[in-house]
Amino acid sequence: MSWGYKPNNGPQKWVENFPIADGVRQSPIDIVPGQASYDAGLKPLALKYDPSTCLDILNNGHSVQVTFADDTDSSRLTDGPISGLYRLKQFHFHWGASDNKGSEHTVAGTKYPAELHLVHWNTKYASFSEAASKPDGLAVVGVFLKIGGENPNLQKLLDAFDTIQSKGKQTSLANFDPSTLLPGCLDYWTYDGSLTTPPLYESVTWIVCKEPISISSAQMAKFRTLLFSADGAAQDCMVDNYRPPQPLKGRTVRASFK
Ligand code: BO1
Ligand code: ZN
Repeated sequence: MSWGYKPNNGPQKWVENFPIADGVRQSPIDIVPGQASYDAGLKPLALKYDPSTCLDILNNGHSVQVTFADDTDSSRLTDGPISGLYRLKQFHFHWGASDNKGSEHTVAGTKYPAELHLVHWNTKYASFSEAASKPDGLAVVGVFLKIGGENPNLQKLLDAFDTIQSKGKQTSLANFDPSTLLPGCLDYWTYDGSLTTPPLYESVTWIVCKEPISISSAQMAKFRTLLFSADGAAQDCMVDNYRPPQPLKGRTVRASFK
């Protein structure tokens, strides 16, 4: 049986096949703002995304993922807490069955209805797969979604969901600009962590934006029409595809803002 988010294959079972699940720098975590330390040396994030590198949108059976061409530096992250240049590989979301849960990171225990992850890899390595297991291999920018006004920047993605309802389906997505999904303020928390899904590699510099973006309740409901299941299998709504917060184990969370 492969990993998933059900009682018999979910986060509590992952350790059986991925012992690093009990490691020293696992993600997500509960971010307690009062316990984060302001670091005046943290630079502002520099995100430069080229919409022409957007390739397709995929239901991978765990999430909905938008993939980018990463054979050049044209969509990239520099500065912030990282050194060097990290290329954008993909972004994806985690969400709940209802609006009171769904994010992976929490803020002083508060759960958001969804969380966006923009996944970048360090170009000191030859490829995403090389970088994915290195301590400084990946940088993921996390953005919380909160219920509010309809977000027009999400609509092109949501409109593709009918075409990719089941596991394994994908469709092209031309000229999508991921910078339209970023909050207006790029203040962030950062800490050393891991992939939040198997193989749970401890390779991620997490950069979690303080300011959420908005999504309407109706738009949030559209995420829940996606399926974990493939065509021909019993329909299984893709919901609650998040890992809960993991022990901090002495790590420091730094804040780019006072
Ligand atoms: S996340 O941003 O921490 N939720 C995250 C989790 C997993 C991946 C990227 C970001 N990617 C995984 C791929 C696997 C692959 C692994 C290592 O990276 O989904 O297929 O094995 O390359
Ligand atoms: Zn993720």
